[in-house]
Amino acid sequence: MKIGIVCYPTFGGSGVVATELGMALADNGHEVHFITYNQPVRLDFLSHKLHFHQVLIEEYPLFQYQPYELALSSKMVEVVEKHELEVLHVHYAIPHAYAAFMAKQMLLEKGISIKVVTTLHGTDITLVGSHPTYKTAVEFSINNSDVVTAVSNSLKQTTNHLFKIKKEIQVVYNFIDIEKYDKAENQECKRDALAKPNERILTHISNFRPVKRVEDVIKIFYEVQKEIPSKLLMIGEGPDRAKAEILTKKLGITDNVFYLGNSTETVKILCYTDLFLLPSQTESFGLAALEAMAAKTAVISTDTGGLPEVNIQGKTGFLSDLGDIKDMAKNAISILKEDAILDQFKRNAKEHTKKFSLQNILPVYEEIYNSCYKTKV
Ligand code: GMT
Repeated sequence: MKIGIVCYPTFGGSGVVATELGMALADNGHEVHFITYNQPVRLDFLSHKLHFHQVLIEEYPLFQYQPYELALSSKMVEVVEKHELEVLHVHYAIPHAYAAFMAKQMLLEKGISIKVVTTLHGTDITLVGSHPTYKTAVEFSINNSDVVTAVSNSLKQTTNHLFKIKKEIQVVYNFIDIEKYDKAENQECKRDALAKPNERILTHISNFRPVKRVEDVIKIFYEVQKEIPSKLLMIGEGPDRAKAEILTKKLGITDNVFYLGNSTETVKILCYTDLFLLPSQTESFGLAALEAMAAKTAVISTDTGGLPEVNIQGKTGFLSDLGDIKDMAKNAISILKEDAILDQFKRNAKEHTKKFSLQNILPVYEEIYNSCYKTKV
């Protein structure tokens, strides 16, 4: 099929899922066109046959805010028409589902019918989407999508709770290309570049937004390193990085905490990692945790949102109440203190990722696109 994918091109989970999905669809013989304002960070043109259409913004002094939705919907119309796309799959409702609705109307005027699949990812519903500033338009664009999917049961329930949704939301879990992680596991993992043989490595990966509670990550690690020789890798960039670095200094643990910035080498970083920390305020799914688990890493997280669907209590890791640093540190220590226990958690984590394998999830999206095609008027 000919599929258009609209997403944020950044390191955020929704952009990563959209990019990985597009590449997998292309490998399966579909013609995939990415439409976004920058080339998505994980888009690999060298290994996959893909098309990328950049949405350009025309600046004008009158505009305090540039009208991105207008430029995006115009670009969608242009690409759908020129390449005869059959489906537009938009990731993250704001403003993509709204822009897709507008594109669909403009195309109808030209006698072209296109189906819109909207995948809800999390903050487009929870922190941002349900805010009174956006709620009306978000609700409208969800209800006017042809198919709506959510990345967890928790997100589906939250969406139905916060909005008046008139259609069935289909849960399609985020996925992972397990083979990619298997390959990394079989390659040499140069742990000694970062830690001594007797030290454990803990990792946090996020966009360092307030929702990720990066100061809690530092506080948990502070407790852990008192009992277990260890290092912490902080991967990502974002507004709370400075706060985390200040706290790291204040607690006197700068020698053991490495801030590595944004990275496209997460598979490599995770191969060094023993334990992944995700103490988020909310997480519709927690793709970063799933990626860690695929790299055979145990997880300490909060029990918010969709995290209990990914991280299984006492099996792949532990889940605690939001902000319960003591409990998260205690659980981390209980996993890290003995090799045998750590190994068991790591193996369980890896095993659990099979539920989210690309091989299982890709056909579900293909079936959704097919159903759109069959009902095309
Ligand atoms: O929170 C982020 O890291 C960014 C955000 C996004 O949309 O890019 O992530 C959301 O979507 C991810 C992919 O579906 C989920 O794994 C994250 O849990 C979700 N973030 C939140 O719900 C806070």
